This record gives sequence, structure tokens and C-alpha cells, in this order.
Amino acid sequence: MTLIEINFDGIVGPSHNYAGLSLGNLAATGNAGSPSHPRAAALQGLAKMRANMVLGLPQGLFLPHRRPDEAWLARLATRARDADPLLLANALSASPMWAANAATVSPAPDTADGRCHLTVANLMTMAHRSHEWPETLAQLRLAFADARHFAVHPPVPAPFGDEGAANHMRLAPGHGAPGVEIFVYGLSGGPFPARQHLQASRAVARRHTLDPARTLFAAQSEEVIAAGAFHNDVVAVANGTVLFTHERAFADREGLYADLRRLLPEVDIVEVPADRVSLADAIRSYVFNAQLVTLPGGEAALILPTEARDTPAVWSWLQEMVAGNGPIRRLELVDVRESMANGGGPACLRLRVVADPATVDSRFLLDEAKLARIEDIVAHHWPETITPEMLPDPALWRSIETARAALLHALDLAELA
Ligand code: SUG
Repeated sequence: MTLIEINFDGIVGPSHNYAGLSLGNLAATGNAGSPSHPRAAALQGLAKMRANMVLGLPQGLFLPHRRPDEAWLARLATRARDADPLLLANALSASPMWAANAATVSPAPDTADGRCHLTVANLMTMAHRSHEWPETLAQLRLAFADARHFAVHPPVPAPFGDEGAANHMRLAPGHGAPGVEIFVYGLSGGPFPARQHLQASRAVARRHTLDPARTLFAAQSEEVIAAGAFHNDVVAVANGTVLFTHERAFADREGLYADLRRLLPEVDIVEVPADRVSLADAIRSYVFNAQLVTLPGGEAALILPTEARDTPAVWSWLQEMVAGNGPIRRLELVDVRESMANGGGPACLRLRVVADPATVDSRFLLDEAKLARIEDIVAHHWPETITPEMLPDPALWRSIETARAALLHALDLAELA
């Protein structure tokens, strides 16, 4: 069995729009009411997947959810044609694209029973995300159905908010070696909600049968949540033995670094000082929402949004970093502008699962032929533009449903309809 990292990206759904639903997510609230471009958004996401495959990285996918979510509206005793505008926007969001919030994943080498454990995130803090988990769970149960290798868990119960892998990091000498898992939670975010609760993180760690001696819980600093880092992956990312982080990411950075050095002496902490890159620039550019990946040759690379290049303080720091002796040797830029405008960068769009691809349902794995087929469907069926005035139009809902149905059919996943 060869355990490798597979990045499962959420395909941007045909209902992608800017409704400004996420308080504390400055890009999303700042772009509220702007026209969105679902077709371009989905093609940008697919181009990112292709670029990563070209780098030699295994790629998987998750499907858009049913929108509008009539099942959720029915539980609220209404339906799309009667719902008030805010409820309707909450039922139409394409937020499942941000697969880093789908689940928390603990790879097999870290768990007591030697299986890879996944807990679907409840996403209960934000209304538009709180109804994602049933369909996410259905997809996880299909993709990771092999119970000899995977354990898929239901969400942590309310009132403990859980936002999945966006608040979880793993450091290990190799993907297939036992690692140290770090659960990052928020206590207070000033004017903004802290979306990851400590009790949820602890529950996930217990369910995943992690070794308490190799599991860390670290509080996000209140300052970063207040500055717009609504998830830890907006200010820090880890892979292999490298932690790439902003100086202000954690409430007790010295304590966390000391614990990491004790548990994993070979850890390489690449800290970006606030006097080189301000929190505002870090969040505007999403430099830490990069995919930090190990290329097939063993080299570490950052898959960055183009906004990182367009932010001078960030770009000059990155140039110095790769010219120096640090562990991150290569920078790759991707254009995911449509997702970025809703606060979702390259790392938000993917869920990392360490597994043997042979144990995963192949319908969720991508190759070039399948990617081309998906691009074709997107080009034919995804709306070109959605403006706020279009959201109450049943004709738009029908086109969204038709588009999703075409994709499910092409991927032989009609059972998710
Ligand atoms: O939950 N945006 C998402 C962005 C998620 C980013 N994910 C990670 N950081 N891993 C969120 O805030 C905006 C949708 C809207 O406002 O319509 C939104 O949900």
C-alpha cells in the first residue's frame, strides 16, 4: 500500500454568486451584490486542477450540491418560490466548492486503528454553510466507502462549530509516516465570529483515535480573526515538515513552536514577520492560502493565487524566500479570482486525503480525459453571469439544476441527484 496525498477539489457549482453571506470574510462581504461568473469560476478551478496534475500531483474532485437546497428550505417550512430573499440566497450558495471545509482528515498512520478517519464539518456558524454537511457526507461515504481503509464520521453535534480541515494542520516526515496533528480553534474574533470551537476539535481528535501525545490544540489569535482570518488556513499552512505561517497567526506562537520542535525535531518553521507583510496584506493576497505541496521530486512548492504576485510586500518577501536556503523552493501561480472574491483561495478549494488511490472510488479521481469532459459540460451548461436580481428567477434555478444533473450523469454519479 502506497499512501500518497490526493487533493480533492470542489467543482465550483453553477449557482456561484456574491451574496455577502459570511460575516468576518472581508472579500465576501466586500463583493456583496457584484455580478458573478459561474462558468469562468468553474473553469478557473478546473485549470488549477490541471496545473497540479501537470506538476505530478494526484487529483480528486467533489461535486456541487443541489441548489436551491429545497430539502433544507422544506425543513424551514418553506420553498424557494416562497422564501424571503436572504433565506433564498442562503439556499443558493455554491459554498461547497470550498472543500477544505468539507471534513477533517486524519491519515491512517496517525490513528489507533490504522484507518484514515474523516469527520464531516457541521459548518454551523454560517446559515448558508450549515446545510452542506448531509450532501458532503453522502459524497464522502461513496468516495471512501472501503471500511477496511476509511472511517467516515457524522458531524460533531451543536453547539460546537466545526469548519473542517481549514482549521487543522498535519506535520510529518512523510505523508505515509506518523505525524503531529494541530487543531486550531478560535475563542474570540473581536467583531467577528470564531467559527472553530475547541470542544469540536477535541471531539474530532477523540473520534479519530489520535494519540493525545502527538495532538496539539492551538488558539488562533483574536487579532487575526478580527483582521479577516475567519479560518486558520488564511494565515498558516503546513505540509511535510514545513509550517508556513504569519507571525500573528496564533495566540501563543512560542508555545506552539516549542511543542512542535519537541514532537518533531526536524520541523522547519517559516514565519513571515508582520513588519515585512502586514496582516492586511497577508489576508488581501491570501499568500498563506496557498497549497503547500511536495512535488514528485521531493521539492516543496507553493501554489499561490495571482493576488500574491500583485501585492508588492508579499511578492518581494516570497522572492527573497525562494532565493534563500529555506525549504520552499518553488512558486506556482493560479488564477482563481472568482473564488477569491468570495474569500476562497487555492487551499480553500481542496481537501487533502492521504490514501492509496486504489482504495478510493475512482469516480472521485481525476484524469485528463475526465477533466476535459467536465470542462465541456461547464462550458455548455454553467451560467455565464449571475446578478442579484436573477436569484429569485425560477428559470435560473432550472438552469442550475440542469447543469448539475448533466455533470452527475457524465461522472456516473447520478445516485447523488
Ligand atoms: O466560509 N465564503 C467561504 C469561504 C471559505 C474559505 N475556505 C477556507 N478558508 N478554507 C466562507 O466564508 C461566501 C459566500 C457568500 O457570501 O455568498 C463564503 O461562504
